[in-house]
Amino acid sequence: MDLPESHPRYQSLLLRERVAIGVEMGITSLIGLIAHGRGEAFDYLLGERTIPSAHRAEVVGVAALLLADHPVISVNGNAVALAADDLIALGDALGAGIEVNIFYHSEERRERIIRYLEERGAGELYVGSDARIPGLAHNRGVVDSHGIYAADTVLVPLEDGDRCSALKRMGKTVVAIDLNPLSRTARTADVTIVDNIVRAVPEMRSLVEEFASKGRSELEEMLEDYDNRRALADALDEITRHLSESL
Ligand code: PTJ
Repeated sequence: MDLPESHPRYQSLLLRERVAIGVEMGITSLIGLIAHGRGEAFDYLLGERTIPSAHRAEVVGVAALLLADHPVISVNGNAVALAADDLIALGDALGAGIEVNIFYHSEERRERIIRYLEERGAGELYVGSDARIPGLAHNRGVVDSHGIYAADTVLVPLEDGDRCSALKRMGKTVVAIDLNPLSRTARTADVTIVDNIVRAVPEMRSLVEEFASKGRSELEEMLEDYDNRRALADALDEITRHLSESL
């Protein structure tokens, strides 16, 4: 589609286009379009910007991932359509491998996403299907025994609530990116970044660089006093404030 850059909704239209191309390429599920629409609506309500509490969650999330012994980034069809290069760069910066873990299971789509990430230069990719997340129905729980299964901290952009809960039950620290502050994922994760993946991931990568010289105790200090429920409540307040100011 020929999108004029001058269009006031250019960025938003561009993201729709990326997800639609993801569907055409067979990496994003058709239902991914609906999930994108929901995210887009929340982004609109938030004013399509990174609110201060989301930035604080990005700082805390990056600190948690840097402190982890075995951090893993879980990706799905929407995350890859919107932010493949930034996710790869974040994984490289963190020394975290990437695992494709899709909700609407299709082996063909999973393999396409893996190939797509490889073509774009992904470093460590966990591609095995030899372990299971307990408590999840058959295909949805299949993971790599060296990847998500073994991870102590998992970054889950746009995750389904059931899987987020299952990862928590396994004792993992979960950092989620989810524009819906009311979603089960948002309420279950340890750190929820209520921001668009296209803004959150590049910012997290910059933070990794910024924190490179920090020691463990400095990173641990960043986690102190973080309250995820307060961050979610703040996102709702920001929505209300933004809406009343928009009228
Ligand atoms: O590729 P698959 O099969 O793994 O499927 C991926 C989707 C996203 C379709 C699947 O996981 C799904 O249905 O997810 P949900 O339950 O709709 O949750 C997705 C969450 O991500 C929702 O709360 C959306 O508001 C949020 N979201 C959507 N787009 C964005 C977003 N959050 C951040 N950035 C976005 N661009």
